[in-house]
Amino acid sequence: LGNDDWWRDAVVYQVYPRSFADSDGDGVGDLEGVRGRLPYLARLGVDAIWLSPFYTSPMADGGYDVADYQDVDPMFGTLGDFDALVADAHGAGIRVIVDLVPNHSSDRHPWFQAGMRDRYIFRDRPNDWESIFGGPAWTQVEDGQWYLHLFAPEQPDLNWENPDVRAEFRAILRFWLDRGVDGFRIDVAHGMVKAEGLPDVGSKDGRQAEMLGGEQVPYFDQDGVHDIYREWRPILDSYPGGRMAVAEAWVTSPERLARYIGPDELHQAFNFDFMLADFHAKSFRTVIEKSLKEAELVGAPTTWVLSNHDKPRHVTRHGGLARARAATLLMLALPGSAYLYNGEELGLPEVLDLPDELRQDPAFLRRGDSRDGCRVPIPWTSSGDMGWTDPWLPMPASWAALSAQAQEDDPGSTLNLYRAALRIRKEHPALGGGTLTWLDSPEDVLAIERDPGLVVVVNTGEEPVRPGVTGEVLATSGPLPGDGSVPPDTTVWLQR
Ligand code: TEU
Repeated sequence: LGNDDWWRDAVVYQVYPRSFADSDGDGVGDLEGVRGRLPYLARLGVDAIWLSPFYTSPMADGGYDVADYQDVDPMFGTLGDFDALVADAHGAGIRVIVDLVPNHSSDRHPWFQAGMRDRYIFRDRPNDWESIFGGPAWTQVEDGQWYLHLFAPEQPDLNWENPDVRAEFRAILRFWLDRGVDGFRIDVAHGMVKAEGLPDVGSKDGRQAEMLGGEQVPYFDQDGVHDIYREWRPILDSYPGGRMAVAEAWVTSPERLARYIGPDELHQAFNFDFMLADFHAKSFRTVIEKSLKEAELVGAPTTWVLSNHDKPRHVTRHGGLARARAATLLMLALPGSAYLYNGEELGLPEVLDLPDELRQDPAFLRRGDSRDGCRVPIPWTSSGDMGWTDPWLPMPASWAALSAQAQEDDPGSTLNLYRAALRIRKEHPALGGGTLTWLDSPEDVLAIERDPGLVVVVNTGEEPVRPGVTGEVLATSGPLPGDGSVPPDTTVWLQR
């Protein structure tokens, strides 16, 4: 892979800064904490980190409500800390992607505070649009006007018809590119431009349309959004070293997603389908085939994601650690990029029993479901406070046994499984690229050949299976009996 194409098969590690590592003992993670863990990340073997927002923010939505796009929130550190992080990350061979949130700002952004209504979407009367977090997408201000917020009321949607908004975001891109970032993850990349006249959705349930890829809604995936990306791409291309952008775009078809991707717009778009698969060979195969077909149509390698900051962790979703490890080893052998979420390499489960009064997700307050359980701080040490004084969300005491320290020297630990898998993936570039052939297998089993001679066997059934393939075991997600069989809930990588 040429330097510019680094992202095509990259393993990208998502850092949720608030929860990753705390350097100053205030209970909230920070950029210095991330910098201090770069040796850990280098040893893990990731190609890049993606930092969820660390910008100035009142944290109404975990930082996805930005009050200053060109500064670091004091809770997370300073711009100097950011520069030091980028310098050290690059020194360790790790690229840095930052999160860009262009659809909405915080209501504490100086523009909103100064009443610059032409930079937001104000109307005398609301329409019928609903917020993704539940309830109406409109909030009334003192003089009777209403402003649009597709997410929380603290996240007013920006008016992308306004040239000042466009100019500001071009400047924001340059600001971070000048500081050396390797790419952007574009939040709600299908938002920003709304249909002319803001027509009612009618009887459709907007949220479902968005989540389930149903019908198009007038606030997402409008043609005009592509003009923005055509403005941005030359900016990215004017910097050396392969600066990229990955879109978080929930659209209704691969054909529509393809319009975001290409030499004039963005490099890649998230595909979250792998997160929707059940732990069953059939379900995995369906999703993998669909994803690969769509990637061809879209014109860029797909992304494989098992966990992120918006969804319950995959240990819990798939019903236990053994299955989670098996799913991970499958994911890391698929062509495309893999996005890991901090803590999954420790096999952390979703925290299901957080007390309601401690939950912070605005979706919980308005809609009743909460994304806090995957945002609990990462346990670093096995004794004492697990590396956190008074963490912003309480950590289960049982997590001491899952800490990075506890797993460091245990050859069977999940941490060491991830390390081994990423090392082998580097030694065998065919694992992240190349061709994929389905081999004959029983109904509960996946057998995939990855050129040349690498075979991935996943047993999702209840009985051990003997793959029709023999070879050296490069990696296994769980203990093998040694008789050539693969136990239930286990994935192996074989070299023919
Ligand atoms: O998510 C956009 C989005 O569509 C999600 O809100 C999704 O519908 C929801 O999380 C499912 O529970 C992005 C960020 O990933 C998310 O954390 C932010 O809350 C949101 O944008 C607003 O910025």
